[in-house]
Amino acid sequence: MTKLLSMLVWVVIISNPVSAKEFQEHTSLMNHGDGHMMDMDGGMIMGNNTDNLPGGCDKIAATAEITVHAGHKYAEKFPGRMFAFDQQEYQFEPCTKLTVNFINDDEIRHQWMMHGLPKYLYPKGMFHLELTGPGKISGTLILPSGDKTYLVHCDIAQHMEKGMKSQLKVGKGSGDLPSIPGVSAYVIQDDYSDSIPALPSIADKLLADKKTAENKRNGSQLSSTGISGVMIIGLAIGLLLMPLLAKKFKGKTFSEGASYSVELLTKLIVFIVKGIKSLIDLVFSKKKTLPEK
Ligand SMILES: [Cu+2]
Repeated sequence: MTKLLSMLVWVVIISNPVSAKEFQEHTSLMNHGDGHMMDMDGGMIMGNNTDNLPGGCDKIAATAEITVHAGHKYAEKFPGRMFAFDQQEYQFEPCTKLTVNFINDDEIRHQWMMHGLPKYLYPKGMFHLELTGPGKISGTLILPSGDKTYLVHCDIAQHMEKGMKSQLKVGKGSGDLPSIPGVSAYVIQDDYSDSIPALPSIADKLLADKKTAENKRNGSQLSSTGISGVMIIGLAIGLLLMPLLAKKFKGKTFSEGASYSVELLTKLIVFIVKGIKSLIDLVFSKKKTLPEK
């Protein structure tokens, strides 16, 4: 009986792999006042406004409804980006009553957050829709009067930097915002030109090894042609002694000069040998005087 039960448990476990989060429509939200609504499943609206007119709007000029998607897959067309909205630009008439249906296609948290709205109507100047996991949430706002471009982004850490950024133009807008994927350029473009010396590649190392080998070969070629370090030092000493020797050789014939040179060389060799000998004697006598243990 126990065996049968445990088998049954295994069958249930195997036939139910970790399922993806189910798509959820967030429709029953708690109202916290000032357009702030939320539920216990990660759905949130901030700055919901269906009837308060912004300054400069005599009436609601138009009504519009958009469906906005957020997800990793929308970033695929933008190289280097991780997240994006399905659309990077929106444009509406001033004083439009806009309903935004926000759909999150990812298993993580995303937002559609609009900034720069009048603070007397929208807390902190924001209209904000948020979902944790796949689902749909809808909110409404009334766009201000005048021509202005508003930033729309996801405020989750690094999501905007990784591409989840759009712009909403009211009227003619006020130009393009920077680094909107597919719309405008980065303010500061990534620059990797310094990364090569900072991070030497295998290719760089091979090149350095090749250069060292070449230098070695060139060095051996020099000594094979008779030019070595010792010879260069010898030449330098010779040049320094030249004026001194010139004085000594003054008024002498070639044979006299040659015999004098041999004499000088012999004296030098004797001096060096004597020096080495006394040095050896010194070392050995010191060793002898060392107390033996
Ligand atoms: Cu996000």
